[in-house]
Amino acid sequence: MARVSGLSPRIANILKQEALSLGGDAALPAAAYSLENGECGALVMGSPALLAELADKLARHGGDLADLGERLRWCSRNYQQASTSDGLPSALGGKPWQVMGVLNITPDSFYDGGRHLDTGAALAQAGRMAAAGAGIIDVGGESTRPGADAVGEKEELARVLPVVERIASELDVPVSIDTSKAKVAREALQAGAAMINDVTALTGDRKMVSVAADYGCPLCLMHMRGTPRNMQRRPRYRDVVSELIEFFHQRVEWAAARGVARGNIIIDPGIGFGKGLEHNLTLLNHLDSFLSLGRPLLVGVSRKSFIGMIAGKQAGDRLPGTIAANVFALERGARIFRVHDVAENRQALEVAAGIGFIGGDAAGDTGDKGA
Ligand code: HH2
Repeated sequence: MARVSGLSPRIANILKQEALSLGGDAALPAAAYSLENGECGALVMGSPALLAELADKLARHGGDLADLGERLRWCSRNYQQASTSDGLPSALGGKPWQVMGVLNITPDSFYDGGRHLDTGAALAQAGRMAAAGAGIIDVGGESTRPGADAVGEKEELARVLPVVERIASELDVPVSIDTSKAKVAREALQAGAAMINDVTALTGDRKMVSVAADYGCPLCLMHMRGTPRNMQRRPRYRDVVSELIEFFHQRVEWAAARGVARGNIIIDPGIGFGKGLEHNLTLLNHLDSFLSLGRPLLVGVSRKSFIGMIAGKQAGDRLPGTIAANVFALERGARIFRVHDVAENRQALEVAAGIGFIGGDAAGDTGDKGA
């Protein structure tokens, strides 16, 4: 399946006819049948082999149809790579899926703000999360909740570096640095971090891309519309899924052209970052469309406000909703789950992965098989 956007009604209709002729199909919006000017998207249904065949057919038309064919060929290749790859980047343990524990060294994070400002308390929390099965610890020194104030480079470094150093030297778990500042990322990697989590998808600090390329480490590209200060002011999308897929397509190519290995890139739709309730739910529901990018998907749903909007609960009471969203996301193809509550989410995901045969046989290697 591949989702494409920005098609004229004429191109969309030819695409549908050609897909049908090969035994596939393309779902088009009603606007595509009016043959008036304007743009529409299409959901092309078929196996990776069918997408490649369709690309060949479209190439014969030349022009815009050939360009569209190239997009489909790219999706087809990504799907094939994704289905033959054996898990997450090796620096993250190469497992089929992982829980990423959230560790904010901030006074103002929306859930764990102020809890780990002391390095000893942060290290103890990291230890608890690792013992509970976190495969990655994500250390952040700047809150990105809606309306949060920006933090200066010096302050952010002072918050995160001692914690990164201690975890890297004392615990056996990879550290991810959650920052959009190149200097913070570089120093954290120098101090032992193994991954960059950039919520601006390399659009914030121009130097970030060379840090990721130099260190050859896993890099999470997250989508955000606007900045934490203004992102929740009436976010609008024509088609949120297609627009984000196009965004990631461009960001992955941009990063790869500057030396970042594609195999190190992880994609995250950025739940709650410049999205309304409907956008967040649509993205989670259509996560599988992002698999056409051929990269592992990370989701950060933990205790976020969309859960509160549905369940009418405050952040402290959103663990059940978090688990539901993560289990759903696993089924839709997500493979890294960024959470505050590692033990509870891990158990739920282990059971869901076992039922879905995700990452091995039904029994897996979860130890105790007793009744
Ligand atoms: N969410 C937050 C921060 N970093 N990174 C990725 N890749 N994906 C996310 O969804 C994500 C993220 C926000 O959550 P939290 O860190 O708990 O809060 P705050 O930004 O207030 O520190």
